Amino acid sequence: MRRNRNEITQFLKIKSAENYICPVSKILDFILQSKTIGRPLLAVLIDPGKVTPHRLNQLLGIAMETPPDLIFVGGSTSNASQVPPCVDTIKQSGLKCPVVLFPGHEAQFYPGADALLLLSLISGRNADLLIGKHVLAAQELHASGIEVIPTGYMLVESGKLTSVAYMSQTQPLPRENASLALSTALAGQMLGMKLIYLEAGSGAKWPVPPEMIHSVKSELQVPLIVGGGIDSPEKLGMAIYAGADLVVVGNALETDPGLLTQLMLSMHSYAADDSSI
Ligand code: 1GP
Repeated sequence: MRRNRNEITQFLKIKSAENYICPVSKILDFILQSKTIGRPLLAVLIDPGKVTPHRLNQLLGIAMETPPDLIFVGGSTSNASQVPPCVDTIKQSGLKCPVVLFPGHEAQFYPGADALLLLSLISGRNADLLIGKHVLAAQELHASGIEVIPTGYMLVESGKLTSVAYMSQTQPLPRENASLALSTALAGQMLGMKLIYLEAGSGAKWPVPPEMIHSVKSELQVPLIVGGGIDSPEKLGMAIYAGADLVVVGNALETDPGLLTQLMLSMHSYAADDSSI
């Protein structure tokens, strides 16, 4: 079919609008494809404000032997200047896995990373963390061309006050109320979030309950991330069998980097076992 000049101009505008909305989506595509084939993923969280150079090098050495699927960099207490050297060290280590920013605040942006989770704290009612910080960061993110992944972030009560609950000044979801968690996750998905993150908080006493993971997973279409307080292959397994598509482990690896090998060995066995949801 031949198009006239006006139609061609219109068509090109639509194509450029598509490019504008989604310049790249390599990391999200990877997570989506892994979900489609039922292969759960593990992300190592590195908090540049907490990890020492020695620990980071130790962890990267072990990661070279048993690479995780992704590395997240960020934390609620790290300052902006700590993020770039941390990302550069990971990139220069020769490790091939993608580095994704998991920002504790809007200043934790560094274009040297592969993607950024644009977190909206949808379990809370702090307007700054639902849209305010995003407005402050928007132009810089847009200009950088980094892959931005809209993520509905949900804090879940975990037995003690976590840094993220304190810093965000929000109340976590009650851990026994799986239905409220499901409603919140679905609302996030309807608002266009590409990922939902169930978070017990770094160093949580209790991880997100499997019943809550299962309930959210049973109705959600977008990939489900679970993190906070996962410090053993058993807890990792519980999260995966309950339905997590991507599990995040941070604190436990800062204490014992060698745990990464055990976790990755477990991941391979879960990937081979299709009895998980
Ligand atoms: C925290 O979910 C992550 O934001 C990881 O938690 O440090 O407890 O593993 P941990």
